[in-house]
Amino acid sequence: MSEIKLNNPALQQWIQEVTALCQPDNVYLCDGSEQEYQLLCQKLIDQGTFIKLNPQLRPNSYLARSSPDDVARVEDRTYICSLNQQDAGPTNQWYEPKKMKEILLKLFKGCMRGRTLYIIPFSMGPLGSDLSHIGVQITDSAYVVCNMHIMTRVGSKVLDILGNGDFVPCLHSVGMPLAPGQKDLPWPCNSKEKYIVQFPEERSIWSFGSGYGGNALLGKKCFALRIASVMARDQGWFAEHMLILSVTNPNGKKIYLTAAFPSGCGKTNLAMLTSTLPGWKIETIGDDIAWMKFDEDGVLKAINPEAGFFGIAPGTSMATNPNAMRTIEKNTIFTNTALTDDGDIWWEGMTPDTPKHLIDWLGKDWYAGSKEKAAHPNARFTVPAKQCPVIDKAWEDPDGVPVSAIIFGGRRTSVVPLVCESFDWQHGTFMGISISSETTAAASGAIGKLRHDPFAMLPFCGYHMGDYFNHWLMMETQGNAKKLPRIYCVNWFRKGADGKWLWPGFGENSRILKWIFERISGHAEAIQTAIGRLPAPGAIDISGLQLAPDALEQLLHIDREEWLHEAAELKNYLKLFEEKLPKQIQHCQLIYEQS
Ligand code: GTP
Ligand code: SPV
Ligand code: MN
Repeated sequence: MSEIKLNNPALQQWIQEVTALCQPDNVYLCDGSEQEYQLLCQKLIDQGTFIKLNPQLRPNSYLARSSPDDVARVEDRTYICSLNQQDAGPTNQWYEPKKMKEILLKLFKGCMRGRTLYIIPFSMGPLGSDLSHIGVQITDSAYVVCNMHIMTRVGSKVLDILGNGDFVPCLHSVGMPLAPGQKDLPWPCNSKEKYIVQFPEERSIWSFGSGYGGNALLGKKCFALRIASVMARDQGWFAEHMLILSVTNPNGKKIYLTAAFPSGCGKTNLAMLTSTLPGWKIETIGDDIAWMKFDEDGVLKAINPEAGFFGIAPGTSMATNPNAMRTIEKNTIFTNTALTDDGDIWWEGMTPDTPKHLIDWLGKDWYAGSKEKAAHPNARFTVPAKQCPVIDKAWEDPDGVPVSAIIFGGRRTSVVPLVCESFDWQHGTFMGISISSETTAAASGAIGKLRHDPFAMLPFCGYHMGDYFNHWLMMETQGNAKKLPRIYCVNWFRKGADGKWLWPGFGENSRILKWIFERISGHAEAIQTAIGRLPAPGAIDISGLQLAPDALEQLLHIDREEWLHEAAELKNYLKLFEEKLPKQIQHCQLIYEQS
């Protein structure tokens, strides 16, 4: 332990405190090297966590199977422990920070016995960018270290940049100490206690009991959204649950867009889509999180703070998302997918034909025709972003990319049209606030339940959501009025009377991106409605698309009664924010009701 020399006294002290508390057998400082990654993968193979996939089919790739009670983010175990309860707001679970620390100190005491404590210095955002921030994760999971290697920029260079500066301390334990001689499990976790805790004033994170995804890869939701949203509020920028992409038209003109959809609602798919319109090209900057800030000229610039994708496997195929399929051809960690007889991975929707025999995500034999799913619905791949064949050349630009439009969306089987343009920034903010969506397997709990999810940030906003709405409104004054992004709302998930999707989605969503692009350049027609501007008849390019005769009409239909109901329901929901609900938003509500 004592041989780890760090120049940052705060970091040194934190490591000493945590080591004394958690009592690991070993302490290891990660350097982020390829050699380190390979060593840890071998260790994970040896302890049964990783299965090495067939190198001929999937080079340098692994499959991990989680414990069946540790498969997704646990929102009901997530806390924002601000000093004042009021600051966590009505949408977050709050707990008194001192008392929470007492609970956590008890849980963390001796929790790493029999294990190695890994120290992971990481940068969220390109190394050295003014928009980037540094964190240090301490974890007792080698699986987490390998995933962090892919998802963030890890290593010694980060410590050089950190110098004596501030970092976000991210403490994580799977919460399963080993007694002397006790055999480890392939997926250690704590089936009784799970805590995902953010201390916004301290800007620190404590996570206990889970090894999965956003619960354990603390750079992602805990830091880059919950803690970063607080930093963004204080420092005048945005930390958002948004993908970033570029659209290039046939003349070679390129613009950048961001889009916020709730978990499991299509960000990864939109970020990498293959355009079905000749000459139009989409390239990827990020698939989950955007940090955005206005520059000196009032242009909103966005970076992707992550270095990898932690994407949903089921449904990903050469038909739906060929670029994701090419991204994960090698150097990928798969978690909770099925395993084929020839040592490759499989999931529902991956191939037109279902293999006859598989090992399912629980490690059991599985035969075609089984009622059970072979892959868990929240099975995921972890893969370096640079492997994406359509990664945008500016994806690591330290200055970020200029944002021309912001899209909000959700999973709505009715009511909400395919696409709608806001009247102005205030109305666009109102659109973000209005997002509601059906829940998915990305979080534990009920699936398919309609819930409000403002800005797709419901589980991720680290402070009072009403203050967050105000933050969005106030930012308008920091932007150059001529260059402010336009704001849109989309819905790929509307269903017809037969219960089938009305819109083919995936690559065909390029048609909607084209309309947005042409609205911005002044070439596409729109019609005014009470809820916003909709594409004029013929304005959406459906050339070459096989749509049912009235599908587009249904997709763009605004039902007055349904919308009055929607407005009344939203008004009721917004009471939650009491006096923090911005006046301008109440005004937007009135537009619906009076028309
Ligand atoms: P998180 O990683 O949890 O934040 O999810 P995400 O927003 O990146 O969602 P993702 O792109 O992984 O898509 C989630 C699910 O929605 C997958 O099952 C997709 O197949 C499905 N999906 C994505 N885009 C479309 C679409 O345009 N139409 C339809 N019908 N389904 C889609
Ligand atoms: C989400 O749930 O929005 C995700 C997956 O992107 S996780 O990293 O587990 O939060
Ligand atoms: Mn997400």
